[in-house]
Amino acid sequence: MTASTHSGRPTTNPSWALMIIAGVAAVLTIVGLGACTSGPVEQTGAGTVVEVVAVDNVFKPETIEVKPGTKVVWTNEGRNNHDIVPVAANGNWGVALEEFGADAVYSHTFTEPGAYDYYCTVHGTKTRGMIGKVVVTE
Ligand SMILES: [Cu+2]
Repeated sequence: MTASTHSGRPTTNPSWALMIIAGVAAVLTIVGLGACTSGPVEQTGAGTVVEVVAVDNVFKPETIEVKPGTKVVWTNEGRNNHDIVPVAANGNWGVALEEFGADAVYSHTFTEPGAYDYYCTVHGTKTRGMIGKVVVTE
């Protein structure tokens, strides 16, 4: 390549154009993150919904962190029946095996802060295998 020559045409300062491009890219990045459902849960609280899927044989994501008032929706995308049983003896939520077959949906709205461990009694124990956790922040 030869060295550039002056053609006589006025050259524009490209810095402002670069700033606009960078700004648009930043906005697109923020919008993209907001629409992503598989990443960290960022927008929760009253009226919002967070989804968890049960497949054969694991809950995904295994742990979610939400704010009080968030509705958590589990969908069974596997072929097997699963159940959702709270590890805590006084847990008053969850769904039975016969009610959570393929394509079944179960939801629960968590209002009290705390850590809610759960498991599938068929494919896990209270601490291993098909387990999950909902952490409700203050
Ligand atoms: Cu299971």
